[in-house]
Amino acid sequence: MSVRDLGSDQDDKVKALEAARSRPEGMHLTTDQGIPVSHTDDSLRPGPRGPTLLEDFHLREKLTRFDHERIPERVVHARGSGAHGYFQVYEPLTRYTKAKFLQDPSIKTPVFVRFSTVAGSRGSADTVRDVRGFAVKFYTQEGNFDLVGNNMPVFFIQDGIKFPDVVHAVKPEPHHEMPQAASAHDSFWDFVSLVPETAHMVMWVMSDRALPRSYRMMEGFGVHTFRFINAEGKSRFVKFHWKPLLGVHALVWDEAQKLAGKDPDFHRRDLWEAIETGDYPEYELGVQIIEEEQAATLGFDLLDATKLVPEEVVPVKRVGKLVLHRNPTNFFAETEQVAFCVQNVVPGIDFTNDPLMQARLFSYRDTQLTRLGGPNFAEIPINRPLAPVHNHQQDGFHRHTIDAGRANYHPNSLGGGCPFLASMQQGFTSYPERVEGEKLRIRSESFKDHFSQAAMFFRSQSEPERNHLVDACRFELGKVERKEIRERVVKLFAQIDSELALRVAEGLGLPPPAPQKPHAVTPSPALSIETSPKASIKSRRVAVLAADGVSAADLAAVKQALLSEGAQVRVVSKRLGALKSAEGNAIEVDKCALTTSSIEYDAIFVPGGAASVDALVAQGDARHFILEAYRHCKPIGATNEGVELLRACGIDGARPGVVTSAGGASFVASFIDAIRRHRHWGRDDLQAIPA
Ligand code: HDE
Repeated sequence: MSVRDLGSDQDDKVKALEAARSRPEGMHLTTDQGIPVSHTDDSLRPGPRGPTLLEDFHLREKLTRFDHERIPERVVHARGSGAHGYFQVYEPLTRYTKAKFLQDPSIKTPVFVRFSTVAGSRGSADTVRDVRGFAVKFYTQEGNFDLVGNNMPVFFIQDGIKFPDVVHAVKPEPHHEMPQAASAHDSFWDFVSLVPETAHMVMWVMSDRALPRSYRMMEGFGVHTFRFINAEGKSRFVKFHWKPLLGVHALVWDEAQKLAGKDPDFHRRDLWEAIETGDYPEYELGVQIIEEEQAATLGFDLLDATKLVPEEVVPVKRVGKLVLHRNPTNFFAETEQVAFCVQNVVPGIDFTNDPLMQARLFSYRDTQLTRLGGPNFAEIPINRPLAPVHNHQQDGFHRHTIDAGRANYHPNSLGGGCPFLASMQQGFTSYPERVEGEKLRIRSESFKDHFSQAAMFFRSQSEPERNHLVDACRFELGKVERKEIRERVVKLFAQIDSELALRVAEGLGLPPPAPQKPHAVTPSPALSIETSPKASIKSRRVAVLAADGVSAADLAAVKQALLSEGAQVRVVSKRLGALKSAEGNAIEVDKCALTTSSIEYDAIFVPGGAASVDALVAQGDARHFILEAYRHCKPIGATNEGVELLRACGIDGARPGVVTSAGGASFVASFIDAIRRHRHWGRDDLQAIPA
């Protein structure tokens, strides 16, 4: 492969990593120096009961290496999961940008993506209420472009100088290091109550967006306003989006909390298994392009990262596709050591003066100097660009490159002037924006409105989503110990929306806040998960509850239909092994009730078979499975005698999202439709469900 081609094929990076992989098959054990080792279970000693000899270099090396295995976890986004993939543009974006990887639809640019939570430590649970990181490293032919985004399009603060404050506030409190991976504590809400610019982001974090069903089912956002620069040097503002092709889906709070205990790796496992089974996660890259002149008409400042550009005002143009098709070979080498830097942009993409972004341009490289132990972290295999690297940077800890030649300075004649400067056309040149002003520590007047977009977000949610948001605020503030903080937050909420403040106050037993004049906002339907398109049931997980005597015919018909729509079906029973069906054949059990529960599934199906259903009715676990799924508003299907299990749980077939063969119309089609819609909020008896 010629050097020019690197970064144009989807597997270029994976192939480049191969050189760094160590494969032990057929090899003998060695020390780090390659010396063969024939005994590794006993240390060297004089006599069988004597002390260990210092001379034992194998023991010392083995222990020393073990003692130093840990590196500092990320100060934020410590908990994450990564995958390899590729990006392909649909049409040349030449009109907007000269970035090479956005010109040619035949080029598959390799990428590495890392999803993360923000607040928790490296071993914390995946399903906590939090923002999710969505960081993409594109290994382009012109060097690495890192789009280090989140699953929410706005941020808590407007100026990066406040980042240590907001992070300290949300992290476990310093005196007792509690709570882990949770914002439901005094210091976070104290900060929120005193910093009104957090209002819009707080709405997002209290919404269902903070509980994604899967990394594969959440949107991503670049958050800041970037610039696209074309070959003529024309600049336009651009906002980046990722749109998951499986649609946007969320967990419910009770389910998320239970999952944090039953499967803390829920999102990591979901991503890993989806890739292993060939259900490759796919997202479209969307751009909102805003002409310089249009920016002034938006009614807010594009440099303010607490604001979003409603899709109804500037449509999101889908320009390419990201596919994640390969799991990492080694978690530490790839997912832990990957270093995303906001500063990594390629010609054709540039920054703006967003004061949050400007601080990030400093912070990422800075933090990685400590986390990865020195200035040479770009040489770690996962971070290396595919584009060739030649410069006069040298030395430092862990230098891998062996620079040949004498000329380690510029300009030089000893090295024939090499590496020579790239042409103005090829090289990265900053957009020559005109700036002038007095040097002041000041916030722009145009950043002052903290509430109207928070109100727009709240008003754009469907009724069930608003209920979830109110419940989330009640939960979080209910955990806050100091009453004055709860009161201040309710006052803050009153400036967003009176209904929100009133309902939260009521839940907290606080007096109703004085009503405020509502903001005149136009709702943005694109902000609601509920109204977002839900096209298929691909990769949704369906549990089949069964026992001996299950109707193999019922099971086979429904299973086949679900599989052909791309869903995953798991037979759940009291024990592993094979069930004997009513027809007499063996049905393999995939999961036993001991190791799984309804929260791991998107839908439940109960096939007929009198003996099977009688057994399930007698099992508290099986009834709990159904009731919990019902409480979480999941689709439940039952055929023939299976309906009896629902009846035993007090669930009648006419409830929303409950589909039975007694319903008349085609069971399979109705059940698939119910799964497609995912949650059925219209169940008005949930408070009475004991699960
Ligand atoms: Fe980060 N952020 N951040 N951040 N961020 C880090 O860099 C920082 C912000 C985001 O999977 C750190 O390597 C500052 C916004 C992601 O490895 C650190 C500010 C957005 C990741 C850092 C922000 C993000 C990080 C910690 C305010 C969405 C994980 C470890 C000015 C657009 C990347 C590291 C991964 C990680 C600093 C705000 C996204 C300390 C100073 C806004 C996805 O450098």
